[in-house]
Parts: sequence; structure tokens; C-alpha cells
Amino acid sequence: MSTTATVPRPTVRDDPYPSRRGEPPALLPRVDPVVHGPADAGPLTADQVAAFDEHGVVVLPDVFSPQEVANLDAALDDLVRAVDPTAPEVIQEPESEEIRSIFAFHERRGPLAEVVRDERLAGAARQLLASDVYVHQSRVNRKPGFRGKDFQWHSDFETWHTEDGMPAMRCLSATVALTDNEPWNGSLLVMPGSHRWFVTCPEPTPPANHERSLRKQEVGVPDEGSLTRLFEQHGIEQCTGRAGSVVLFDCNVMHGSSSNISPLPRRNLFLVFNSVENALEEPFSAPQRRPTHIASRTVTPV
Ligand code: 6CS
Ligand code: FE
Repeated sequence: MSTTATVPRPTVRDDPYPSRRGEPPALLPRVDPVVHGPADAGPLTADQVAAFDEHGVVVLPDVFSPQEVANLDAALDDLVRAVDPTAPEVIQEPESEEIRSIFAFHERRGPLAEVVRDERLAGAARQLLASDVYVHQSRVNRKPGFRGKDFQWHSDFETWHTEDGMPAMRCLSATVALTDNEPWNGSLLVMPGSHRWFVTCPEPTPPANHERSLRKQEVGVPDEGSLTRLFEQHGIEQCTGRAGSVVLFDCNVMHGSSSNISPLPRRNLFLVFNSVENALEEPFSAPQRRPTHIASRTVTPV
């Protein structure tokens, strides 16, 4: 008879960021760096790198010229006119048929797709993530006047980890404002410094959650107690700026935005750059992978 001891297999993958497992909510410390290397060469200044490290967000005013913004906004108009509104990449507002988001614009042709290779964005991502980067997700959020609804508080990484299998916090978003982002048209709200905490969410991911969550997120939205604790520690700041400005924000910073009840739209491009060393695995807590137009599995450096 063999005396070899059998090592018990863990039933749950070893994971510093457990979420959606039916456990009570908790604030867990981040184990990954925010700035992943010396970050001394690149388009961002030392002050901008330090601000990103400390706050998990940095606003870069007037990165794109008015002419560049006009070209991008015209390309977006063309896309909205041409796109099949029933295509899976097109997400409608929860309470109207207005287009809320269009995913995977980087896989199309033309000026919108070109933005991916713009060194002002990709170069900043490489600088902060200290590696080559690829596009994990791209989308435009249109926030139409009167009808553009809110985005609940969330950490993007919580969704990308549980639903897409992103292993570590080595990923960031870059937004490009195509309209002025004002205090009153639903601009981004962040809790600066909250990126140092991972807030676990109790509720398991239901099947095909993305079919609801992209219109109105419910699973993966932290409980009110955890959000209150984060607010008491970190407060809330709003990221406003003229059309052409860029916001870089860490994958785990707590953020959201209010509905747009003003007459003016708030149109932003979002590009999510992930480190090529942080490619997606199997979902950490979801019954199936999400489609690749939401979570790309093509790890091609930009
Ligand atoms: O699902 C996603 O990938 C993104 N969208 C929402 C509404 N929340 C998480 C993440 O930002
Ligand atoms: Fe988000």
C-alpha cells in the first residue's frame, strides 16, 4: 500500500482578490503595485506619475487639439449612424433606446481605432505598467443629454477579475473627452486613493450578467457600508475638463457617475490598456467567460 500523502487540493483558486463568493463584504489591501516600474521615461511627468500613484487617477488637460476632437467626434457620428443597433457591441440605455455604449471600436477601421496607437495614451500606459500593453476593452460612453443614465460605484478590476479572469491589478483606463465634461453632465466621480483597497462583493455572478450589467450594473457594486468607509477615508472628486482632455485611472479605483439630466451630451472614449504580462485566464468567479468584444483575449502589443 502506498504511504504517499495526498496533498489536499484547494477548492478555490488561491486569490488575493476573492469576490462574488457569497461571503460578507470586506476591504482587502491591494497586493499589486500601482506604478509598476521606475516610470522615468515616457510622456508623463514625474508629478503626473506621482499623482497617479497616490490618487489612482490623473487628469491631463487639452491633450487632443480641437481639430483632433472634431475628427474623432465626426467618426463617432458616422459609427452611430452606421452601426446595427442590435449588434452585441451596442448597449442601450436602461430606460430608453438611446445608444449608451459601443464596445470594441478599436477593432473597426478609421480614426477611432487609430487612437489606440496614439503614444500620448499607449505610451503613458506602458510607462505606468512597465511593459508592453494591449487593449483589453474599448468603448464609447455617449451619456446623451436628458437620457444618459448613471454608472453605479464600482472597481473595474472587480469585474475584470471575477468575470474575465484578469489575474492582477496591472491595467488602466484612458478616457478621451469628445465633449466638455462639466460638473453637470455626468462627469466621472472617483474616490482618490481608494485603489489601494479591494472591496469584495458578496453576490455570485449570474449567467450572462453582462447582458444586464452594461446597461445598469448591480452585481459587483459594493455595499453601502463599504462605500461609506471608503468615502470617509478618501472623499469624492469629480474629473471635469474640456473636450480633448484625458483622464488616466487605475483599474481598481472606486468610481461611477451620475445621470446626465442636462441638455448637453457627455461623450467619452474609453481605452483599457492591460499589461501583456497580465493576460486573461479563466474567470475567477463567474459561470462563463464574457464575449471577446467586451474582454479581448488577443494579446497583441500596441
Ligand atoms: O463591465 C465592464 O467591463 C465595465 N462596465 C461596467 C458597467 N462596470 C465594470 C467595468 O467598468
Ligand atoms: Fe468603470
